[in-house]
Amino acid sequence: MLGVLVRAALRPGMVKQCRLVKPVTQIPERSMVHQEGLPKLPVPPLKQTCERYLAMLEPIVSEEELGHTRKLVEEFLKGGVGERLQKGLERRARKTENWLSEWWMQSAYLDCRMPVAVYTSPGIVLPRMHFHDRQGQMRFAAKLIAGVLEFKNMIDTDTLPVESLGGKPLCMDQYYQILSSCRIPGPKRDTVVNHAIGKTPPTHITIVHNFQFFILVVYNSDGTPLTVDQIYMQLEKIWNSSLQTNKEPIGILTSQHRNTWGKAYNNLIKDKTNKESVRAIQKSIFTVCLDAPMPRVSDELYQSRVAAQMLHGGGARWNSGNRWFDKTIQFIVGEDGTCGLVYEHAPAEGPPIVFLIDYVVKCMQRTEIVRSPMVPLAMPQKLRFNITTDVKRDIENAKQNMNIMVHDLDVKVLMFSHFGKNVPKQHNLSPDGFVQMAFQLAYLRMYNVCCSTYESASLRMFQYGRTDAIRVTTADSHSFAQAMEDPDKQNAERVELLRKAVQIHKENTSNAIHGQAIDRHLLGLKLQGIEDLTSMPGIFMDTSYAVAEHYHLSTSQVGSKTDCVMCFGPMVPDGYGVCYNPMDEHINIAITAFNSCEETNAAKFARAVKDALLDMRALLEDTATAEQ
Ligand code: COA
Ligand code: HC5
Repeated sequence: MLGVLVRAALRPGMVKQCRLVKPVTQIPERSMVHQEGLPKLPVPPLKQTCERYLAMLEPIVSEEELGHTRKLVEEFLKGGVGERLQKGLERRARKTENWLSEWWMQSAYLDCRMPVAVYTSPGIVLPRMHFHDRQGQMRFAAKLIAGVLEFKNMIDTDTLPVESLGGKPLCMDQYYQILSSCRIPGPKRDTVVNHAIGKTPPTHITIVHNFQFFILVVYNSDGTPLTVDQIYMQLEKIWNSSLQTNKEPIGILTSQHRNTWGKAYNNLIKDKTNKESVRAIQKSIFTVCLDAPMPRVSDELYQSRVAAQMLHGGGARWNSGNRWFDKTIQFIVGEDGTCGLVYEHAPAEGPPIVFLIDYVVKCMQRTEIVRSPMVPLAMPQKLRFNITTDVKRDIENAKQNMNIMVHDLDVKVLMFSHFGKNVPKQHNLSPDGFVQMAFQLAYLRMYNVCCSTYESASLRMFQYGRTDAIRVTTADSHSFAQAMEDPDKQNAERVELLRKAVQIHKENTSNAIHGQAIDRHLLGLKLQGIEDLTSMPGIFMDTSYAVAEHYHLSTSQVGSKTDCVMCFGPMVPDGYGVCYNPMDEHINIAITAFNSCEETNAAKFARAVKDALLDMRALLEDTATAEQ
């Protein structure tokens, strides 16, 4: 089947048996084995993109706007500008491994000035754990750290199973970017450092507790990783030397608007001690945030509360300062049994992070703490920060802004338990298309119109591929949703329209994952124009283009083996972020919006999605019975 991410079966522990215990200083050069066989990302034909662009606009802009855009597209195609930019792109594609990846990294992430917290960093909530005290918290954290180190060993020894999609191998590069890396703010553009590739890769992780950061060296001098009990003992030492809760939440600086943080960063690292501490965090393999317990909420609200905790930490008086948001991976383990992670999105997409989580969760089910006599380890080093008046002012400012962000984020997790992929599959429909059509129906029911909708599609079939967009809203999805609301329509007709819409969605998905979608191509043409210093072509200055880029629905399917909830913020101030994890018999859906927008409401949209899914199942069942 198209689009199915498949992983070679691998049991945690299997690696352990065959693994060479290498000193970490001898990590092999990043393997290019899987990279070389992969095709390069194509530049789609210009005419095809222009035609598909116009078709995509049809349901979301007015007739008049569309008429105007048709003329602009014609000019672009016939006037020679399009052709010239296309040639430029094709040249770039010949000269580089991937014509898009660097541009994408910059325009989607490093140039983006909004805070990474809430705006770009996704969160993952792991199933609730049954511990309620510090011992439970530390035991869990110790097992988790040991599991991640096992996973890291697969990266270091190049023994990760190569994933595939639709039977084709995928680019594995992102796995080499997620550990030992960190984003660094700049006054206009950020950068990402990856210490895994350097001559002295790190041997430590960072732990943060009560806003205080510690270096925890996780390898013995012979290069073997610390055992779970060793890690546990070290965590206990950290816990005991960070009992004070009145410390300055230095990490909250990383939640600021990037320009603000860029300036504050320069202030901060003027001091030598601060610079060394910051560098230790940046260089660490990953961070573990030992969070303070959050106020209890009802079972119904629990998942939504934890999703928010993963995205922003709950505010300055809770755990928002217990983070370094620039760090690529931060695992979060709360004293109240909350666990999950937040990750900085620039280096990688969700699926590699989720693969890591699935692996670690499996490892954790296996490892049991066996107390054994051991050599005492040195006290983990606490990272010192000198808080000057300037830094103090920056922290106060960051706290205020974080609290505004926390109040503004509206999160509702829908644990949809009535069915999962099973129902659409039984009716011979793609589950992804089915769920997407439910979002379309829910949106139409709430707003009486359809909107520009983004769904992430993986481009990892290509060297260094990241994502393109599947345009979910089509003339067919719109006809289906309208028919559901039209009392004059019969179910037989509605179901036909549903099948057609899902089929079109499947074709668009297939185009996207094969590098034939329109969005990254249009972006490439636009950036090529900027690079050539030509005046901006009319199609990019057009209202239709702005409407198409204003995604009221920003969606992404990320499947996992573990029953977790994935979440991210909306892409626009008046839109929704919708991340869904379809399991066989249920679907976890996290919906976000901003409270400052009067028109959006995450809980209302969640109810509309639930109703849409149930109505669509009823529709399928009704017509299936009628056919019998
Ligand atoms: N009848 C019965 N079963 C069907 C079917 C049909 N008509 N169509 C599909 N299925 C089955 C598939 O075989 C698959 O089976 P599996 O559960 O055994 O694997 C399952 O249904 C799911 O297929 P589908 O719902 O169509 O979606 P997909 O798995 O092809 O996923 C994307 C589509 C777009 C999500 C995927 O291609 C992709 O790109 N994923 C990565 C997205 C990403 O990177 N997100 C994060 C960005 S940070
Ligand atoms: C843990 C799940 C994270 C999913 C993150 C995701 O889907 O990010 C999208 C990446 C992309 O390039 O499509 C962006 N989006 C959040 C705006 C959908």
